[in-house]
Amino acid sequence: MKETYLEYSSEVKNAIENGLPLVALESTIISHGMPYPENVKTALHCQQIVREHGAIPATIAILNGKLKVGLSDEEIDFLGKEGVKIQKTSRRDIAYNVSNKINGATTVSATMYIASLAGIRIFATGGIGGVHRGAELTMDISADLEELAMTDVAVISAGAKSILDLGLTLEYLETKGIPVIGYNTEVLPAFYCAESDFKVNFRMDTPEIIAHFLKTKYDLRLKGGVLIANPIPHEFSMDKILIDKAIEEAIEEMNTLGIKGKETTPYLLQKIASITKGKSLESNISLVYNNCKLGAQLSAELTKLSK
Ligand code: PSU
Ligand code: MN
Repeated sequence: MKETYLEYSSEVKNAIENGLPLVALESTIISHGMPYPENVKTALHCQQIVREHGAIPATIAILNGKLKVGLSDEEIDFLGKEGVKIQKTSRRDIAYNVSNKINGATTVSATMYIASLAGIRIFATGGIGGVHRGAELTMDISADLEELAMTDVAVISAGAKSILDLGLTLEYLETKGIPVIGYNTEVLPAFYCAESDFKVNFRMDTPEIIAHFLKTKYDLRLKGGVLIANPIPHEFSMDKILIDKAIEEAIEEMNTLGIKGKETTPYLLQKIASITKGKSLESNISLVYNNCKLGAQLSAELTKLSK
């Protein structure tokens, strides 16, 4: 039944038929996470990196009501050019968009769900949504966390941005039973900076070790995702004081403007990029590439273990 709704690119279809390693990639990062044309250039290069490291990229979006797994360059260009005119689509929006044939840029939650329908177990992105600062009043907690609790996909991110409350995000992940793994690190990276005051649950130093852990988790029928935190490469890690100041300023302006809900994350990302004169965007792009590389290596290892 689900096959009626899914549409694979020929590259992805071939990979599924031949049991090749796959890596899912999201599309909100294209339409809402970065400006045009950097968004398109980044999305295409992400796919290239995945291929260079032994896996097949499956960029996911909803186009004309179809759950697309694997996009053409033209489709990526369309999502990038249209930008925020494309609906930011999380889990709750999937059925509506499909039944009304609406285009959707999929967030981490929607991408995880569609990846799992397609049998893809590894997903690389930049940052996940989490518990927002002030959530004790706004209750703004990303649907990404609930998806991680439910859906068997391992998500590689550069930790969580300090536009979120990192401590509360970790508490939430713990409540939901989601393991947080640090790749070559014991601290939860804070997206733009490799360092933070928080610890991951388990440090693992090679893709093989993480793949073995994932296989064990599947074998034990432990439902739900895994968060793999991959620190931003040293040379792109930003000064903590500088970035924290930019984040504070962006949050203050957002509150003055009364921006809420799903507009929050995209607004803050572009505001921080403008305050840092594009430096945060450059860091953002480099950490996404770094995650795509680990995603491909991990998917390749996991495929070896499943044979
Ligand atoms: N963090 C980023 N870039 C992004 C996002 C988060 O650095 O593009 C996007 C992802 O698609 C994520 C979504 O799933 O924002 C979370 O949105 P919200 O906080 O509204 O749940
Ligand atoms: Mn939210």
